[in-house]
Amino acid sequence: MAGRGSDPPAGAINPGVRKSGFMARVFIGLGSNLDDPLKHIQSALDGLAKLPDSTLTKVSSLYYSRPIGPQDQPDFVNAVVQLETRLTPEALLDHLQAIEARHSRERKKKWGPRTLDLDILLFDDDMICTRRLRVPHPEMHHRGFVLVPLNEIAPNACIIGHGSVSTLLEEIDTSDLSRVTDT
Ligand code: A4P
Ligand code: MG
Repeated sequence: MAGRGSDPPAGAINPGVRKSGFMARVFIGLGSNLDDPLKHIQSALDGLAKLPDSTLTKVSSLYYSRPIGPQDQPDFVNAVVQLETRLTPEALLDHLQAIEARHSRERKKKWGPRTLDLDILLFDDDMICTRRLRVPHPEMHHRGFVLVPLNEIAPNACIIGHGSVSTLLEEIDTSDLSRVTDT
């Protein structure tokens, strides 16, 4: 029988959606330290809640943190969210970069100041190493601004090759972080 209207041909798969159709559990790190960071983080949370084929299932508190990397930049606001998604990692990265672009994100300097940074921290237990993507995020296991909010929403999460979030947290100094109370 011929295909109906705009239905895709039998067997065709939308390249942005995982072939299995199963939901993956993904953690995304948010960071901002330019031009009203709290506003950028709140608006990014709205954008993440509207992603296709996805449900935003957990949102951590927001935290102020001292910059890691160049010190001549303002403090950051950071948070971590959990997303259940049918998107492929690459499709999710495309959507995250589109949200960053809507926040006038400019890429001038590695680890430099930014209106909005969205990093895929964990994608199920997948290990991904492609031209565009490295997951687990290679720096996350020793960053307080990632581990503290991640521990809040998923203390049992495990970073392949490094251990559980709660155990990793015991090994690092998080004294530069403070919870945002004025949201
Ligand atoms: N990319 C590779 N893997 C990933 C991933 N898991 N998630 C690629 C997202 N993107 C990933 O990113 C450069 C390229 O990394 C992307 O095009 C993508 O294909 P970018 O956002 O343009 O550059 P960047 O963020 O400056 O570099 P990088 O290495 O991702 O930096 P990080 O690790 O994100 O660190 N201090 C505090 N307190 N809080 C912060 O949020 N953030 C940074 C940035 C430094 N210091 C900070 C904070
Ligand atoms: Mg980044």
